[in-house]
Amino acid sequence: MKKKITITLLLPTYNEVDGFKEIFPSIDRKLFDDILVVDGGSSDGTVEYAFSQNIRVMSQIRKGLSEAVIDSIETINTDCVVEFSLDGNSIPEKLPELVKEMQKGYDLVVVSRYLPPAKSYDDNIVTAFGNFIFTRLIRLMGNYPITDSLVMYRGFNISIVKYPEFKKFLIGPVFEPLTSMVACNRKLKIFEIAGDEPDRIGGESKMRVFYNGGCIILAIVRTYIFKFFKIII
Ligand SMILES: Nc1nc2c(ncn2[C@@H]2O[C@H](COP(=O)(O)OP(=O)(O)OP(=O)(O)O)[C@@H](O)[C@H]2O)c(=O)[nH]1
Ligand SMILES: [Mg+2]
Repeated sequence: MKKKITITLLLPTYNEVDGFKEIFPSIDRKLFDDILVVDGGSSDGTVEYAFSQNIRVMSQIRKGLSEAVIDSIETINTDCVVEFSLDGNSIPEKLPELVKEMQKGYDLVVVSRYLPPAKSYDDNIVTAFGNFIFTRLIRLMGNYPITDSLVMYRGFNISIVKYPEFKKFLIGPVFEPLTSMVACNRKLKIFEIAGDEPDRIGGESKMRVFYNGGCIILAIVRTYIFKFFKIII
C-alpha cells in the first residue's frame, strides 16, 4: 500500500485574533496530522485563543514573516506543509481539495486567485499588477502554466525548502514566490486549484508592497542566473 503523505497546517499570525476566531472553527482539523501557529509577538489575544483551541504555538525566532515560516518548518516532522492565512484571505472550504491533491504526490499545490473562476477581493491595482508580472516571469522558468505565484494559501513538500538555492535566495518576504520559483525551475510536480481571496477580516495588513516587490525581483534574477549559468549567487 502507498504510504500516506503527512501534512502540517501552518498558521502564521501577528495580531490576527478577529480572523482566527471567525475562521478557525470552520477548519476540519482531521485533515491534518499536525497544526502549528507561528506567532510574531501578538498582543491582541491571538496566542491565548490558539492555546484555548489546543493548538501548538511557537514564537517566531527571527523578525519577518518569511523567516517565521522557514524557521518553523525546521520544527515540523511531516512530509508537507499547508500554509493558511487567518486574516480572512484564505477560504477554509478549499482545504479538503488542497489536501486531496497533496496526497496525490504533488510537490506544490497553490490555491490560485487568478485561475478562473476565482477572484481576489483583497487586491488593489498595484498588487494585482505586481502579481501579474511576477507570475508571468516565474511561469517562464518551467512548464506548468502557473497563474498565482504570490498567494500564501498553498501546500508544498518540505523538500522544496531544502534545495540549496532556496535558503540562499530567501532574503526578505519572498517565501511563497520562492517555492513557486524553485518548483518551476526544477520542473517539480505543480498543481493549481481556483479559490477566491476574500477581503481581510479585522486586524491590519503588514505587507509592504514596494519592499516585497523589490525582494521578489532580486529572487527572480538570482533564480534565472541559477537556471542559465548553474551558479548560486
Ligand atoms: N508570525 C508572523 N505572522 C505574520 C507576520 N506578518 C504577517 N503575519 C501573518 O501572516 C498572514 C498574512 O499577513 P498579511 O499582513 O495579511 O499579509 P498579506 O496577506 O500578504 O497582505 P494583505 O493584502 O494585507 O492581506 C496573516 O495571518 C498575518 O497575521 C509576521 O511578521 N510574523
Ligand atoms: Mg492577507
